[in-house]
Parts: sequence; C-alpha cells; structure tokens
Amino acid sequence: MTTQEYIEREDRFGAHNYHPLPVVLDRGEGIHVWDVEGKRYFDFLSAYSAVNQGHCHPKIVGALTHQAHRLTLTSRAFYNSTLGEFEEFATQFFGYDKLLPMNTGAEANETALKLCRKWAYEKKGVPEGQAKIIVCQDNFHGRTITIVSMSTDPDSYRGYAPYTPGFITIPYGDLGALQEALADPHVAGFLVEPIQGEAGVVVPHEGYLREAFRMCKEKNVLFMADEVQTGIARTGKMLACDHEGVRPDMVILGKALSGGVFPVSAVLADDEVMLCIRPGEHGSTYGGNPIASKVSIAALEVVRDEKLAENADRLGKIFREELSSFPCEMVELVRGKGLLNAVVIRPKNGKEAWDVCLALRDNGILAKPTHRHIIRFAPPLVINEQQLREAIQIIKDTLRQMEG
Ligand code: IF1
Repeated sequence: MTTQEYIEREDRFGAHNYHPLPVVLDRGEGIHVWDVEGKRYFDFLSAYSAVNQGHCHPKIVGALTHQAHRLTLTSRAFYNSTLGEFEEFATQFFGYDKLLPMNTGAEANETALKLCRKWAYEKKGVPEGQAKIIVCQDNFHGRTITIVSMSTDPDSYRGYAPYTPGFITIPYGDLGALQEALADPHVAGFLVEPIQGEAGVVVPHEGYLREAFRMCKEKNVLFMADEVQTGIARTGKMLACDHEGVRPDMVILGKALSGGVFPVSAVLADDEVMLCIRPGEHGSTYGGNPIASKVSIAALEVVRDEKLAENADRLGKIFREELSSFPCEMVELVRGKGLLNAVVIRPKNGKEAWDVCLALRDNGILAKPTHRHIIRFAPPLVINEQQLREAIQIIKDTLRQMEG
C-alpha cells in the first residue's frame, strides 16, 4: 500500500477528530521513526512528550513483554504482585506518601479535581458543593467534558455544553489575578501547567510557580501541577516545578511515565489529601494494572539511569541558542525549557507554520504546529549533541528554503 492508500483508509473508516500531517509511520527506534515507504525521520514531537525515553526503548518494551506473558490485568478487586512495587518505587522516586494510578492524563486530572473537592469539604471546611478550583486561560488538561469546562479554547469546549461548574479562570502568569481569586474562601485548589504546552510552550516568568505556591499555602489552597507534558525530565528537571523548588500538593503525571509504550497516568499526593478518597469512591478497570506498573518502573529507571533530565537541560540550551541567533525573517521567537521548545513562525510569502512542517517532513524532521503560527520541537530526550546539531541544521536549511 502507498502512503495515500493508508491515509484514505483511515479517512474512510476512522473518525475525523484529527488532521494529521500527511505521513504514515510504521516503525520507531530511539529518536527516529520510519514511514511506510522506508523513509527515516527525526521525531521532533515525541508523541507530545510521551516518548521521552525514545521509541521502543528495549528496557521498557522488555518490561512490557515479560509482564504480558505473566499477568496483564487483575482489576483492583484483588491485590496483585506488581502494583505495590510501582507505588513504592514511584512515591520514593518523586517524594510523596501515596500514588493513585490511572491510564490517561485526562483521567489523572479528573482524579486530581475529585481529590481537591473532597479535601475541600472534609479538611478545609468548604460547604458541600461550593468548592471552586482556579485554572489558567489557555490551559490544556485533557478532553473530558469536565476538563473542557475549564478550557478557554473554543476548539476544545464548543458544542459540548452544559459545562461542569466550579472553575475560576485567570490569566496565566498573572500573580495579581491569582491573589484576587484566592480571596474567595471557597477556593479549594489551583490547577496549573508549569509550562503551557498546547498554548505554544508558554514559559511563565521566573518565580511565578514559587510565588503562586506561596500564595496558595497562605490561603490553604491546594497547588496542583499538571506535569503530564512537562514532567519526566522533559524540561531539564525531573518535574518542571523542580526549576523553582516547588513541591506541589498534587502532581499529575502521564505520557512519558510509561515511555510511550502503554497508557499510564497517576496522581501523587501526601496522606492528608490522598486519604480523602476511601474504598469504592474512585477507580478504573485498567488503573494500576500489572503491565502499567512494570512498564512505568522501567520507564522511570531509564530516565534516572540515562540522566535524561541533564541531557535535556544541556541540549535544550543549544537548541534555543542556535535558533534564536539564526538570522531568518520567519523566526519570530524561540522559547522553551529543556527539550520542550517552540518557534513562533512569522508567515512569509503566504507560507505559515503548517507549510514549514510539510517542508520539514520532506527534509526528514517531523514536527507539528500548535495553533496557527507556533511549531513545537520536542525530540526524545535520548538525543545526543551530534544528532541535535544535525537536526538543527535541517531546520535552518528548511527555514532558509521557505524564505526563498
Ligand atoms: C490531543 C494537546 C499536547 C496535556 C496536559 C493533560 C493531557 C495532555 C498538559 C491529557 C495531553 C495531548 C493530547 C492530544 C495532543 C496533546 C497536546 F495539544 F492536546 F494539548 F501535548 F499539548 N495535561 N496532551 O498536554 O492527557 O488524556 O491525552 O493522556 O488531545 O490532541 P491524555
């Protein structure tokens, strides 16, 4: 089958809830993927930062296949021999009392919202049904109806009313607005991305997270960090909150928690919060299954043992330095942290970010615009300096080519 035939088949039989770049991937290894015609690409999206450890990492795939031949799913109706091992490993890895395992980032965010509300009623004394949660404009936390009820992006929420109530929206990075919102005694939590990924890799000013955390503590409000995309070494620290020495009351993880091999997400919190949910009050069929547990332990060991946070920090600085000093009219701005970066494209000759991504594809790099003028560049964190510099050169050549 040709690329076009693969595309037509998906178009005919699949829902049209995405507009993929026209390339059909068939194999992945490390920082590379190959399409059905055998062409190799640098993957500069990493499945939206789920493949931080590189495609098909042998240790993680090994954990998957080994467990798959032993026991795949028990449900939580019974104990099993792997969940406690994962919970112990991950709570010690990140420094929290307990972990609640789920499958997708959205489910982990939903879990955090439920924990926050329950804590508000049982521990903070907010009147039942009155808890409010502060979120930021341009947030992205997933696609469930409650989560899109918090969204300010019409593409995320339009047509899905009625919406879940109880959210206060403030501008991202605006401490004055947060202070004002925190004046409401019914506020239970503040849910925030340490860097807004979907919004276009928006990095808040230095000190924002630290000051926001302090303000929340002053008002007995839970600081909940959505690290689904920024966590697991992506920004050059194990968690993006680590850049400012902030220990969130709740950490929400997903994506690279399992190295892109299996859907695994989780919420980390201390007992005061986590024990507000008692048996029978929350759950998931696949949450914390044996494959998820073993795969996640292996995925975290890879991040630790291969020093991926350090690598992301060092190589990210090279990426931003090289592209921000590159004289090119189409490059309006370069921003990011670690290996989560974005280039804001200034349209030229009728060419926009989408056209740049098509040209990058032709030149062997896969990336995708987020919003109309921003290209996110996020390679697997296992990339080395020589490979990064090779990719940077392709990006520069492509931009030069687009400029005509
Ligand atoms: C799509 C975006 C990225 C996330 C953060 C929770 C979730 C995500 C910070 C939910 C998921 C994915 C979802 C995917 C595209 C991608 C994405 F463009 F949608 F926003 F990465 F920026 N918190 N992000 O980034 O996790 O339920 O998907 O496991 O929905 O198109 P999930």
